[in-house]
Amino acid sequence: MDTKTSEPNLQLDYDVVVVGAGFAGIYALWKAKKMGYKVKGFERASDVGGTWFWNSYPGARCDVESYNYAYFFDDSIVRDWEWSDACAGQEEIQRYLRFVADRCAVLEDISFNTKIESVQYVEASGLWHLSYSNDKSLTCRYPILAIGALSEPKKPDIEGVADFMGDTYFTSNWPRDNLVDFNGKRVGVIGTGSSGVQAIPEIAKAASELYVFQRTANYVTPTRSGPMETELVLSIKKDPKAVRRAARESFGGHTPLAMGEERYLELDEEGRERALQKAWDGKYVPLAFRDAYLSEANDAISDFIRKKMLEQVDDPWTAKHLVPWDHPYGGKRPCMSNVYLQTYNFPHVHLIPLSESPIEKIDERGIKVSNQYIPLDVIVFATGFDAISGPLFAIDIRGLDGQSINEAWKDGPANYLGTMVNGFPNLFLPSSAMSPSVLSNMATLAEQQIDFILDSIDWLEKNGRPGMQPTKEAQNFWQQETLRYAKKRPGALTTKSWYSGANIPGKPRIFMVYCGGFKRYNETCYQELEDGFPSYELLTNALSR
Ligand code: NA7
Repeated sequence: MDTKTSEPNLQLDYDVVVVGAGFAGIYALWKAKKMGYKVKGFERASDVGGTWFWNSYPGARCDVESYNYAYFFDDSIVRDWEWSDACAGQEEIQRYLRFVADRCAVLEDISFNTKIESVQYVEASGLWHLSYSNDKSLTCRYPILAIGALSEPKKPDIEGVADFMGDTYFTSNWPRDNLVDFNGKRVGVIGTGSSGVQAIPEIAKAASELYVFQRTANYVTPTRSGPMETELVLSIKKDPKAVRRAARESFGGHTPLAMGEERYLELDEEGRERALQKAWDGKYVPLAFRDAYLSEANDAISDFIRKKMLEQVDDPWTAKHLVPWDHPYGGKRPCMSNVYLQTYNFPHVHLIPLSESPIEKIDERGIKVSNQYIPLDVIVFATGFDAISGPLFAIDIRGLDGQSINEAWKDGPANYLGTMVNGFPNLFLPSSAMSPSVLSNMATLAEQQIDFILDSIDWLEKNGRPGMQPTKEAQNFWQQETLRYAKKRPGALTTKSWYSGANIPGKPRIFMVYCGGFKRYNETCYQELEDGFPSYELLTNALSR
């Protein structure tokens, strides 16, 4: 720890510093300012958007419906914005976030193109010291790291990546100038998660030959993308507050939610098939039954989707290899597209299943798999993220006694309610591990978590408490709760997925998403506040704990 970070009389620069200008960051700045706090924001990109700034690859689109994937804290914002599509594309979502940031007058509070390098607790003064741009720094009492769950790209782990002489692109950091030209090129795409599934049909439109390197096949169901329903839009605009309340009362932060009306266990074979077909046509097949969470129901849903996937691909060998036989629906992040599978019906699109022909290495001119050499002009890496906990590890975060978050979480994330970590007083972490996170509507979550965080800060200020941190017991309890609900989710603990860190070599395998439902999560947060934070240690002054 340097001298500055051990100084007892450190000057307070800001009450609240918000790192990141995505959904959570924009709202945090607006709300903290409105509550009268002195605030400052930082964003490493040149504009707002967070994940929606960086992931500007062709075809990038939200799987959550625009009706819900939006802010609801301000009625006029809901009423003044018109979505063009029921599942908006990346450009539109980023434009929306800029519209909101502008309307909320937070743009002037944000330093863009500025990466926060370290966030260190100064125990002697009870403040946090943040450094950036090599030699600049400031202090605050409450840092809010709104840095997203999918913002730290996974580093390529394939031999010879650096040797390739052609062009390389990452879906997670797509060039802003949009000058990527695949016309007439031989293109290889590595990765078939949501990003690959969305980008591949677009790339196939221009490439002369397209080779898709697939390590694990994924479920692909129809997207809900299409025109907005006028009636639904009108009803949402009529009473945005009611939508906001209802989303927080729901399981996944969505409302209204299309779902089957009957129970799998109460239907006969014919009834189940009918319900599945109806749900497929209505684009809600994952929730074809009211009891879709049961493993028996999930098995039926998985089989039905596999059957539908097979039907869309002409070549039986390719079809068989595009279907996920190894895990149940929802074990990995499922994908949505109306055009992905059909793309393999074009003669210039080739599937390379790595389960049968693994990549041996990349060299100057292409990719060598076990049974062939594929010369390429371009390689697109759609290889995903060091998800959920990764973005925190990319910043030097140090709490009490100089302990780093990397040390504190070396066996996997530990926190309480997904927002605070023992040993890191007053450090707030929206969109991090063990919250409903990526299995909920992230827009609903951003508002809920920022409300809870700023209401907690307000409580501290009003009660003359300089700080708080969750107890270790509370963290243990929350870890157990997260595990308890994960056990109920088909495939959660048996599938290799980034939900549990399995995509990053050496990362501890811990299921990182709280699946107890949004309603329960929200109620648990606010019960803490109502009861005066019984699961937290409240600091009485900067030095005592
Ligand atoms: P994902 O869902 O993590 O997908 C990454 C894909 O890349 C996946 O198919 C991986 O296979 C594959 N991958 C990763 N590393 C390799 C190597 N070394 N060799 C071959 N294949 C590899 O990331 P996305 O960006 O698609 O989606 C992330 C989220 O962003 C998405 O859910 C949306 O919410 C937005 P694997 O499955 O690990 O075998």
